[in-house]
Amino acid sequence: TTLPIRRALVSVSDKTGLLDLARALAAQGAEILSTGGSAKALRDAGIPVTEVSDYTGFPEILDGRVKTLVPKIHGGILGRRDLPAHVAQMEEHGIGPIDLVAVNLYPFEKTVASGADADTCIENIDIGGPALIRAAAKNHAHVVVLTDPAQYEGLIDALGDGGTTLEMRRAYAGAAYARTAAYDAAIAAWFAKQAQQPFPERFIMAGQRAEILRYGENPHQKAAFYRDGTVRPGVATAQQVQGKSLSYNNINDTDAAFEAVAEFDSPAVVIVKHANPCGVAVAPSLTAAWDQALRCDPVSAFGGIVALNRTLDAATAEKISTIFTEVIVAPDAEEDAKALLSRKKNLRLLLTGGLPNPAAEGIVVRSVAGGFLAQTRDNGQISREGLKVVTKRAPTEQEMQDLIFAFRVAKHVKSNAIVYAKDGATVGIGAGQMSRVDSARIAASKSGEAAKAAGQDTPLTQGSVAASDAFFPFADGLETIVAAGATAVIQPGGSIRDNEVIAAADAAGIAMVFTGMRHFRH
Ligand code: 93A
Repeated sequence: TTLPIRRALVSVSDKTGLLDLARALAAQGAEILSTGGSAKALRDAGIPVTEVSDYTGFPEILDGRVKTLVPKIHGGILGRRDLPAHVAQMEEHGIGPIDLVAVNLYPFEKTVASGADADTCIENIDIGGPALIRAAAKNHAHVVVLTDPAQYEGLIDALGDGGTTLEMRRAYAGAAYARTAAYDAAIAAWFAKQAQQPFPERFIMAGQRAEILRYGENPHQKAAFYRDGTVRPGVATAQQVQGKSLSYNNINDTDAAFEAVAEFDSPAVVIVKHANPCGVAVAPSLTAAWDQALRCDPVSAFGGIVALNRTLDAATAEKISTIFTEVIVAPDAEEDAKALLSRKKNLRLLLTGGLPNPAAEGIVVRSVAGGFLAQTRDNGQISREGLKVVTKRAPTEQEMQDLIFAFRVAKHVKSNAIVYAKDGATVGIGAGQMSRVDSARIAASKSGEAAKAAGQDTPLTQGSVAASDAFFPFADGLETIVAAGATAVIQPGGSIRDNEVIAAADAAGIAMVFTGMRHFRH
């Protein structure tokens, strides 16, 4: 099943590696057929080539829309060499077998990303290319198909060994269908967007496998990491400067941490464990933000993920490196910070080159048995102007700033989320409880432990503010927060018992504001 290449069809938009491939094919005696631009590149390099139009006797027409869509080409690719009837028909119609197809497609995705107008995008929908690719992949028993310059080297090596193996042709055939599927998915998504339709009739997810991970959430689960080609700064596009490869949980947690830290304009630090923040702070400097973020829950911070929204400096790197940390993610790092961290062999440092825009649109997907849910991402951000004071007492300026901070943090905490904050730092985070009261209690009791660890008698929640990701269905949640010592509360409002909750706040003399926006995160 090792097959030599006697005739090859080369038609590529991305000319990377083209000449090396063609030289290797020519060297082992293959006839090379090629379309306009690709043929010219080969001719210019002095590599013998036959224009497809000369070969078929039919010109490229309709501005190149019809170049290779002719029986002499598709018959040459699809004909079965093992069936006498096929061989006879090919001979009868003067169709020679084509053993290799190297095609990469009109750059539709890049054209869309460049902001081109609709006509240009449509002109960049490749028709002939996918037809060639799919035909060659179908007949992989006899034909090898190359859809990516990264495959050329493997092919050249195979030629040196006498030809392509069935195993290789099968693998490249699978890659070929994945490529045409992703290409059509991009086109379908573009059409949906043109129609201002966030969710197309048929949702096709396409990604490029970036890595096979050692395991999934647990060691008995298999896992892989895919990139979807979007250009948002984040874990999928980050450069890993050092450390062992990321695990499934690392990637998930790093994403949660970096998306959260991007919410803040001042220097900020987010420490994440199990996809929940366990310490968040904003401060005039990263080092100060780190100290305050760590103080919130130093026990949980052990083995955590640390995200920063500024270039990592050496002083902050030094402080972070004093506790066991799995991943640090930041837009950039100073050289001396990198040098300092390089001593910690296992610590991963990821640099993203920028911050994601929290207000950006996007779609998030999660699977359920038998299907999946898709929704636009939670890009909602409360503004100060939109807040409504509902109690007799209005928040002080400091309380107001902390309330907005706490609510931004709560957006990134699994529901039910209660976040206590003081002076730009979280002092207690209650996450993922089935009742809001429990989240409020747990956050307060954790803050008591954190205070003890810091040698303080009063819990950190004393004199803090609190945020709730959704409304209080009863007054008990609010009463728990008051008991913890908070002096102001921020919550969406909208419960049928809002009046009871407001009355409880007034009775306690605390200030409360409604956001009108909920941030469930499940
Ligand atoms: O316009 S097409 O949809 N019609 C065709 O018949 C056809 N044949 C090859 N696009 C077609 N191609 C594409 O042309 C290939 O997929 C490749 O991307 C491109 C190479 O053109 P050139 O060799 O002229 O640069």
